[in-house]
Amino acid sequence: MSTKTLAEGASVKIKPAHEPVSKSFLEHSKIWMNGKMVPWSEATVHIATHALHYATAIFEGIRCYATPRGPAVYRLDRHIERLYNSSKIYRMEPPYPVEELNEAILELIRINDLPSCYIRPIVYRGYASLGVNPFPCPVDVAILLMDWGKYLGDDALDNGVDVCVSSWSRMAPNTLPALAKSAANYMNSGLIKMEAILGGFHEGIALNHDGYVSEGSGENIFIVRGRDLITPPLEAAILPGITRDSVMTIARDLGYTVVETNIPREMLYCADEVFLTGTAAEITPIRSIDRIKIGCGKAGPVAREIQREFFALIEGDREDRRGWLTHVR
Ligand code: PPE
Repeated sequence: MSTKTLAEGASVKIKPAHEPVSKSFLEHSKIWMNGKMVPWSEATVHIATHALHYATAIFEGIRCYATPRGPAVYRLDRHIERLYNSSKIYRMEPPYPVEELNEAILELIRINDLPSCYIRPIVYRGYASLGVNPFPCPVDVAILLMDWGKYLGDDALDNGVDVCVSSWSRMAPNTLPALAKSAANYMNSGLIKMEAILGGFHEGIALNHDGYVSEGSGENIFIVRGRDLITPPLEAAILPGITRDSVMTIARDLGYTVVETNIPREMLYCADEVFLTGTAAEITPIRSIDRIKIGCGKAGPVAREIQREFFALIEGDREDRRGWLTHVR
């Protein structure tokens, strides 16, 4: 299906959210489940699994890149730290030390012999009994590897994406904690995403309960005004994105001023550039919002400069002075 710029006023057919995972790859892969490497076909759960009924699951999304020194996991420590923090909030800490889960991820990539992949660890309440009370149910852990291409379409990183502001808001404080990467929060993301797709957009941006910009269904958001990079603060009901942190660090090093502050919706339309960040989405420029053209209507110079720095590390053109890569071999 072809994708045309909404800013040009064209009618559009939008590609599916991300490339379908290759079935043959998946079905030959091993999955880590509660300390054991099991074949894909045996990595199943019972229909009475607590998480299936009550969304009692925490997960992570991590990328392993093909670097000149072989596969390397991007910011593994920060992802595992967030997994344990999310689990702590929901009183379901994994029954494995951090080091064991780290090593399980690396070993899984080795035994599946992958040059690059997307890693999905999940901590969930398994089967013991149903009913809201999660305490009787065991805390199970699994790690699944996937083969995700470009999250928002093949040409998204160059040409940008068309987004809308969603009619759905992100979670209000004291409802579902936004800082936890919980399965429950993705029911809200799903509403945002479905509305966007049915409206002919690649992605939806949610406002928070105060009406300020929050984040995309699966990404954080940045706007550019001159030499300033502005992004919503943690209290705007956002996931504390690890790519967001990488981008803020890279931007400061490049001499930009990074500001975490509330963004009124209309500031999006008037920005020089707007882009999304996430493990899956990496750094994806936005070319239109609510059919209003943003900046030059494709990847702007600031997004480009940050993309270049971001990928330079993975491509081996920059020394890993912050220790962001964990080499698998
Ligand atoms: N906000 C949300 C709601 C979100 O889901 C993600 C990641 C981010 C921000 C960016 O966080 P980080 O990946 O740490 O930079 N979304 C993940 C899953 C999307 C999906 O399952 O679909 C991802 O990018 O892996």
